This record gives sequence, structure tokens and C-alpha cells, in this order.
Amino acid sequence: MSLIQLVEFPSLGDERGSLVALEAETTVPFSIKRVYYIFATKEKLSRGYHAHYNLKQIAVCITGKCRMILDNGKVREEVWLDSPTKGLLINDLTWREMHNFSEDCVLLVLASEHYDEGDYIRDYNEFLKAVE
Ligand code: T46
Repeated sequence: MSLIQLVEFPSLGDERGSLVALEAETTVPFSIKRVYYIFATKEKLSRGYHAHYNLKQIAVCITGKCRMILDNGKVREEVWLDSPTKGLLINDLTWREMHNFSEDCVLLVLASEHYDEGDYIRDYNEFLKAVE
């Protein structure tokens, strides 16, 4: 199965504009414990470079775009997040990198767990050992 699992959010549009509703356990396949967003990024400054032991997330660029790389220790795949209706599911034990942020990028992330620095794997070799 591809590492890139996209979720297309239905856009509820009318003449006034568009609306996307993100609901736990329906459009988002887990119960949401945390929401954060990344903004005021720089095109040349990449982020991520880590994995998590126990964390599922959905990432969506609600404005602008960025290039997301996912890596499971065997395969490395990339996708552009460039639409407010395009969510990317990021599973446990998946290395992620975010590159090429557009100036206007706002990356919204829905997370299945509370913030826990102890859940991060920030060293790639440690990540490879964890996925073995
Ligand atoms: C991920 C990608 C997509 C908190 O205090 N609470 C939080 O909920 C988060 C996410 C971060 N932080 C602190 C930890 C650092 O001092 O905010 C600072 C920046 O976090 P970090 O360097 O981990 O940011 P990114 O953009 O590299 O990664 C983040 C998430 O941490 C990560 O889980 O999947 O966005």
C-alpha cells in the first residue's frame, strides 16, 4: 500500500464560498485530541525530520502549499499538499519532512494524541531501528 494516504474532504460550497467540516471518526479516521497549525514559514526552511511512536495525524494546507515527504524506512514518497480539501494521513512510525512552503502556507494538523516530546524520534538511525 502506498505511504501516501490522501483523504478528500467534501467541500460544502454555495455562492457565498466554501466550507469544509472535519469530524472525528468520520472525515478524520481517529478521535482528535489536539489541533495545531504552522504558518509564517519560509520557502527554504524545511521542517519535520522526525517520526512518532504513537501518533496519527491528518495534515491539510488550508491555504498555500507545501511538499510533504513520508518515509517508512523502506520507501520514501512525496506529495504536494496544495488544496484545503486534500488531507494527508500520517500514521505511527512514519518519518516526515515538510519542504517548499509557499509564503501564504497555513498547514493545519489534527492529531490523535496530546503533545508528548517523549513520543518523538528525531534521529533517523533510531527511527530505522524502531521500524525493524
Ligand atoms: C508533525 C509535523 C507535521 C508544542 O509545544 N506542542 C505541539 O503540539 C507541537 C506540534 C509542537 N510543540 C513545540 C515543540 C517545538 O518546540 O513547538 C515547537 C516546534 O515543533 P516541531 O519542531 O516538532 O515542529 P515541526 O514543524 O518540525 O513538526 C510538527 C509536529 O511537531 C510534528 O508532530 O508531524 O509538525
